[in-house]
Amino acid sequence: MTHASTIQKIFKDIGVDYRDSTDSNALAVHTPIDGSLLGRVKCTNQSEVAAAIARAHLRAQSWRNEPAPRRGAAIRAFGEIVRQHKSSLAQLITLEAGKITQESLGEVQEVIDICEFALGLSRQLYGLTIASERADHKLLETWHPLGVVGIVSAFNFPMAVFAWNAALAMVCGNTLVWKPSEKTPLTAMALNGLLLKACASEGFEPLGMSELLIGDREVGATMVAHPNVKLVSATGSTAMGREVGIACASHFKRSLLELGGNNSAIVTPTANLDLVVRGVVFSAAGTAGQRCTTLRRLFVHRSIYSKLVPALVRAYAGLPIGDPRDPGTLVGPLIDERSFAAMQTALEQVKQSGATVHFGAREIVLGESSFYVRPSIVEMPEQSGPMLKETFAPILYVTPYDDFEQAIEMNNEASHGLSSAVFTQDLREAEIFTSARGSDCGIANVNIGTSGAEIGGAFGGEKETGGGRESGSDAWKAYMRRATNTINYGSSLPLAQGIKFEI
Ligand code: UN1
Repeated sequence: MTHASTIQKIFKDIGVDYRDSTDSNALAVHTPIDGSLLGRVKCTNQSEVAAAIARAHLRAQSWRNEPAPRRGAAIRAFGEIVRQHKSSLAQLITLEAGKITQESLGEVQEVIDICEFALGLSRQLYGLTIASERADHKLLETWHPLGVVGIVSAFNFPMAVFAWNAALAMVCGNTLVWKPSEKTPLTAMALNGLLLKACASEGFEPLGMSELLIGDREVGATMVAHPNVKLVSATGSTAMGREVGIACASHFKRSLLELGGNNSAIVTPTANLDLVVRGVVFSAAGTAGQRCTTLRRLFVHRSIYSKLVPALVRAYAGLPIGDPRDPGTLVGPLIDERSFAAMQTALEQVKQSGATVHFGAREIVLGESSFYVRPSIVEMPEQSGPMLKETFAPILYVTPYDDFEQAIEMNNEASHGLSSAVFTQDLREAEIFTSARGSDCGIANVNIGTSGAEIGGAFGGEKETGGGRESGSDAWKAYMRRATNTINYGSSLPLAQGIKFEI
């Protein structure tokens, strides 16, 4: 069975229409597993983008009037339908993004989890009642939908990141337009198709609820500039986020940016080294180093450096690399040749600077075109050069440190601020790391790696990571506008600040 026929079968199994496009401008989608063709997807042209936004805008006018728990029912149905098709959806992610099956299943689980969270949230969209300084007055905060929320998602989490945004945005009363990565349009078509089916199953008109825009950055740029798109939630590179952020600012539009990360972990002398090895390998080599939360810099106390680094090198030497569909594989392919080239360039650069480079070469080639590498460990005597740049590939830079405060400084030296971790059994170190003078990242963990966050917490980071927060906690507030209401239930009109204005 070819990959392309597996794709046809997956769509048939989940009950979403899909036919290869015969359009001359169709996007050819190839699998990173062996480079073969998965399908051809029609791109959305400019007038179709405008029509899609218009449908979403129109649908938002009535969706906002549905009681939030009713909106939650649509998201509950979405979560249920995704659960029902969990393995087919995971198979699709593996084919299109090259993730190993375990991680693809984890990603689908993340979709299910956020739907459950959003269902609960649909009964908890509450504001404050605030004491008024005036007699017979009260202050309220009420929260209202924004309208159309635009979502830009990346190839590496082709389902979960959309779902974080979609589930929250929809229970908050918004409708969606979604521009997925050009590398993963099939996953997007499948998931969006299921979302619309779920809406219909609860008796909601699906048209305009979530419109898919397939295409390149121009499609994204039109969406970002459109006055009826009230919030743009974008996940991807810092370069993309900078463009989106500036465009949104120039239209006084909200943006929620979840961009790159140059995440680090500190391993202190008291750390449990078995746990460190497992945590580091999952965070640094898992997903072939292609998570925004991937561990890229490791600061190891000099006293344990010569014990830990060889243990990591041994673990890396034994990593099973290959077809992500094989249950034994832990490291699948890089997404494409560009990503491979960026990795090789970074490794060349550090080699020239005299660093010790373990692994990083191409390991196998499956089919006509595929990029499987053995994840690399690079020993750097101090933090410098490419180490301060995010290369979206499995390179782990390891640097010794002497003083804990110095290690925190190195953690904070990166221009990104997404995720960070400390491995320690020393309570003081753990507390300092998570305190105001500790890690400056949006995520600061103790005794676990930098990746693999649960949906219950707010997800996102500082500095060049963009500052946005998605997923759990009170991230829902980004998808609503806040109104402050002052209610006078008396029969006189006292003015605030004691102002007298008698007529
Ligand atoms: C991303 O790589 O864009 O914490 C998101 C994690 C996942 C999400 C990563 N839950 O690694």
